[in-house]
Amino acid sequence: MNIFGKIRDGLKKTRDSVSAMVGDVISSFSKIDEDFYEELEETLILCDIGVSATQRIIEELRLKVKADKITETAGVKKQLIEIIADLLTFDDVAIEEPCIVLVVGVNGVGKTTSIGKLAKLFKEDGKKVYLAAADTFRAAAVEQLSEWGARANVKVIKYGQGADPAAVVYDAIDSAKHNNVDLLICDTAGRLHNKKNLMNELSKINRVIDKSYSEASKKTYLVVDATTGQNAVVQAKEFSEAADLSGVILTKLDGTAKGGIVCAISAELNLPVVFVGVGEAIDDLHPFDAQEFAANLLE
Ligand SMILES: Nc1nc2c(ncn2[C@@H]2O[C@H](COP(=O)(O)OP(=O)(O)OP(=O)(O)O)[C@@H](O)[C@H]2O)c(=O)[nH]1
Ligand SMILES: [Mg+2]
Repeated sequence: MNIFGKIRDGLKKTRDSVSAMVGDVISSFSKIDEDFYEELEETLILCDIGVSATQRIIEELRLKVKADKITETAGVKKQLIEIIADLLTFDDVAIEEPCIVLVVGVNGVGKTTSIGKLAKLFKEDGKKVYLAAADTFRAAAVEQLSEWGARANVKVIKYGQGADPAAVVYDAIDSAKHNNVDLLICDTAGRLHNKKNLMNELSKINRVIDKSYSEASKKTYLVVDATTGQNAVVQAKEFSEAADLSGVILTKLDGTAKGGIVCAISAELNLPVVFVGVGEAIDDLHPFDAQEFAANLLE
């Protein structure tokens, strides 16, 4: 199956739901009036698009409808796709090499799996990739990352469980520098005893990166599980207080009709979604394309 086929499949649940629900509103009103806007607003919120993203979408739609003198609801879908694509488009998402990618998020969201998939994606793109096993907290985390490293055929820098994560990152950077690595992707622990520990650990890792490899660029990707709905937004807010986030990897989009959450996260946190996970296999991660996503969501 080609890549678009896979994404379409992965988004099928989402597409059926959001596009069907918005389609219903459009077909049950023919003229654009206040009742239509109200119904559309309610529907978008029901689709997990979130209050603030929904308000921005409706506001934009009103402006476009006015500017283009649209009177029939049939003309609205195309406008909505444009507005949503726009909402999901951000500057500065490109990765400049060499780059250290820190992958963070609460436990079980799919950090380690996404790192394995990312390694394969970048490697296929001709990049030299190393992984750092800086989740030394959870039992078997290091082994799990090693397995993904073997699958993607990239080197994994590791100590054992219980080691200092910042020390692992320090060593991994040293090795990455000497071997002209393009991307060093670091796994991190999903759960520490409390939020303060987690923040301290992340800031310690960040200090090591800044001190030992200031020439490299840095990305911090937050992994969130799409099936958790609005909870994902809450998690993203908490992490954005602990780390300077560059973007979101949204996993398990194959398991939800709530793909609208992509809009909620981008709008509430002003963060781009950079990759989406649509399954458990190594090829089930795709760079996020706002235009394609918006079209898939509504068509
Ligand atoms: N269906 C589906 N499952 C996924 C996806 N991404 C990850 N998973 C599954 O989610 C589960 C947890 O993935 P992990 O990668 O171990 O998550 P983690 O965030 O590293 O977890 P901790 O290390 O415990 O914090 C695994 O069973 C994965 O196969 C996805 O895009 N779709
Ligand atoms: Mg993990």
